[in-house]
Amino acid sequence: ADYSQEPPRHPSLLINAKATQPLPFSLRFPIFPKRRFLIATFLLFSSVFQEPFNAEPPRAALAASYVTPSDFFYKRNHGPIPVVEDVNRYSVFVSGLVERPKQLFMKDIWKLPKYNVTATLQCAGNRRTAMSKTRTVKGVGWDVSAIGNAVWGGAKLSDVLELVGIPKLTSVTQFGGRHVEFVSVDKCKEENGGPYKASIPLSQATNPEADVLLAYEMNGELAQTECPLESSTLTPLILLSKSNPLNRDHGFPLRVVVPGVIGARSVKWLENINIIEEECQGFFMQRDYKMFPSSVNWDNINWSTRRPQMDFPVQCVICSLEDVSTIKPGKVKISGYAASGGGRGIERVDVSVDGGKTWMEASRFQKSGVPYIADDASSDKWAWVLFEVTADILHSTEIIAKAVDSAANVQPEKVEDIWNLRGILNTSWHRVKVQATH
Ligand code: MTE
Ligand code: MO
Repeated sequence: ADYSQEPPRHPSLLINAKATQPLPFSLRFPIFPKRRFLIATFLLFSSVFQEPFNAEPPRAALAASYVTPSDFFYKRNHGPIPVVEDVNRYSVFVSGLVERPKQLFMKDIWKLPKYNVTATLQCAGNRRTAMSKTRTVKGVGWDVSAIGNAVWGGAKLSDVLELVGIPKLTSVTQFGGRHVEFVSVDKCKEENGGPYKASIPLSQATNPEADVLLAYEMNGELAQTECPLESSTLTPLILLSKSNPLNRDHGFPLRVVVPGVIGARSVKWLENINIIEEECQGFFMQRDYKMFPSSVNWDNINWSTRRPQMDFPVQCVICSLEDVSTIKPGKVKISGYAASGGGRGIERVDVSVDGGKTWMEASRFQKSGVPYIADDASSDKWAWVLFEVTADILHSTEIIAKAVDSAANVQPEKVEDIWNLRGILNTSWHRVKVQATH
């Protein structure tokens, strides 16, 4: 693992940043306490035990713009960020169960029709810290901002697969349970130093309407115009260069974007695409990112009993207030984001300012000037909606938000009811306490 060449970032904009830091001492040497000093001295000069860079933005910055600028977009990594120096020599090899395996260079991918898809990416571990307060869970701690909405520019995977002889809309009956596996170039400890990988069903990969992209751009034209915070200290950092390519943190030069699905399947720094008989056998598909009932613990877990998580469930978070915020009694603006997986829109956002006794409906929007209608052709199918409501708050209270998606799915009330040992998919009602100062 080489952490010596990490890309430049704006740490002031990122909270919970765990930037390539050595693991805590106790985690590194649980068994040889007496040799700690010697080993520690040795490890000072090695980067083997450093943690990958993970960071999320402050929640206020997140919901301040519909499209999340790359600087504010959460970063989730399982290894050091690869350096790709010569983009012209970079290639993706498509092979496996195909008639014509093919090495594709960036110029081959640039030649295909380009699509801009506005899609929200959410880590399955978003809001994990809150879940761990119920009972300890294993995983990186996240507040509410391991999510972002970007305009991804790239080629459709369905077009790429056509180049190797796989027709569009390849149905399940034609090829059984075949999957398309994405393999990266980064090296992670969970794979024993091997690359990060994941897969999606072939039927989804060959469906143009699933909008699965091999993306080489992030927030192309929009990056320069959107400015999430008015504060002068933050503004200059958003006025980014005019260059559109993905940056290194987000997968330069090429990543997969699987809309509506947990972030873990959107493999960055893509190097190989394999058509395989069944789902990918990698760590992150088989021994991670699965949802277990609360009775399962680390002694009785049987990973093979569960499917890898794909679509994410309906989610909703208040971003305008921290827990706890101080407010002046009177009108308070409550805003945040709501999103659902599988391309389902947001039908409703309910907000309570009396701890759940009564509810009011928040207004929802995506692009300014266009009314938002869930699942309508005018809305961005794969993207979150922002919500806003103004309430009269006179006393200290608990504010709650919950959303309903277009399939009428609702969120669980209590985090206890969905607790799971990996701490994934915390979509319980989001609560913030406010303190009124008179
Ligand atoms: N791809 C590679 N190659 N390596 C990784 O560690 N992390 C995954 C996914 N793709 C990962 C990866 C996870 S768990 C998430 S949530 C998203 O990337 C995060 O994407 P982002 O860093 O662009 O926000
Ligand atoms: Mo993730």
